[in-house]
Amino acid sequence: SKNAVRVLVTGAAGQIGYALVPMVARGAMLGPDQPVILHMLDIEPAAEALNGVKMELIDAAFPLLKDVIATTDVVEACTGVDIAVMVGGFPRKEGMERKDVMSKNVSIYKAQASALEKHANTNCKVLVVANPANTNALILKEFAPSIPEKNITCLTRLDHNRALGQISERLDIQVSDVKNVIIWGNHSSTQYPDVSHVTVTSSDGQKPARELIADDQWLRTEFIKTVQQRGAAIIKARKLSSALSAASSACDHIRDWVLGTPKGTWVSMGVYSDGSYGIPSGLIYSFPVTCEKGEWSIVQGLKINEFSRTKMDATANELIEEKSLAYSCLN
Ligand code: NAX
Repeated sequence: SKNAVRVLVTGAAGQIGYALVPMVARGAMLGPDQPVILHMLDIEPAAEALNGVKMELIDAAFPLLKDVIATTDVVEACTGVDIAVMVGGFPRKEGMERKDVMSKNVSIYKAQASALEKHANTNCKVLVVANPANTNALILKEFAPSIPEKNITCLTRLDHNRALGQISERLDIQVSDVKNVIIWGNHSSTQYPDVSHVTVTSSDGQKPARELIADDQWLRTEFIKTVQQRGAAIIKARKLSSALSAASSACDHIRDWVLGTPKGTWVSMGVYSDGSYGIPSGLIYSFPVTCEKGEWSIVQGLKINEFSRTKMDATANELIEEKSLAYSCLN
């Protein structure tokens, strides 16, 4: 049988962590025949709760789960990990300035970058979930120079899945029959959910979603806004932010990255920009990607119209601004 893969989940005593670790232990992230060892990190005030999560993982008797480490020691948590899912971070509290939240997260991601750099496996794949996700991932990249930059990503798959969900609801079809939406840019309300290339599978083949949803006005306004504001709508309804959907999307992100995207299908991932589509390099920006043999590549050659161009640039500009705010916190 296969060797166990070590998966780090930071912030594992939190809401997303609680939804995510059983999914990983059931094989939803790495496949139903891949044993795993979970490394769970949280901070001292959550140590007891973290230990409770470990007890429940033992009690659930997951056949794939070979061992569980629950710790508040970042070195122990990072040692030998193959996959790192970074969910822990400092949340924005009422009355806090953006700069103060940024500053807390910059120092967390700087420290955790160093721990991963020194102690994780050399080809460790990193997914940053904690907000501001793109900029936390950028800081992690800057302070873990020996981890290949293509191994450092952030989560926009939840936004991607939300967009697929909205289209399937609108057309009253199965979500599995909808593909190739794109989330461009930042995981924030400036993200651009792009339906230009979405196709829908029906009994008579593939059709562009734009043809089936003749209402261009809906696509340009309400659809985009609903996806951008979905996180806030969940908070309003649940009095808590998205957790099961975030955990499920994190599994989708890693699974497709490691095991590959289906032929003819792409997904959205926040990755280090290389100048594709005129997006400045040096940002962690969400692009359409395909994955094969554990590596992603940005889908090339898509036609970008004027409407898309403006929105792609606006979200890039927000990331440039976040980057300079983050850098100002380093001094
Ligand atoms: P919770 O507050 O429930 O959990 C966060 C956990 O992180 C807590 O247990 C906390 O003690 C821990 N933590 C804090 N500092 C830490 C550190 N330095 N090292 C390790 N652990 C630390 O938040 P939750 O709802 O689970 O959300 C987690 C993060 O995901 C937040 O930053 C949130 O904004 C972000 N999200 C990102 C999404 C995305 O699509 N990229 C969507 C969902 C979510 O909003």
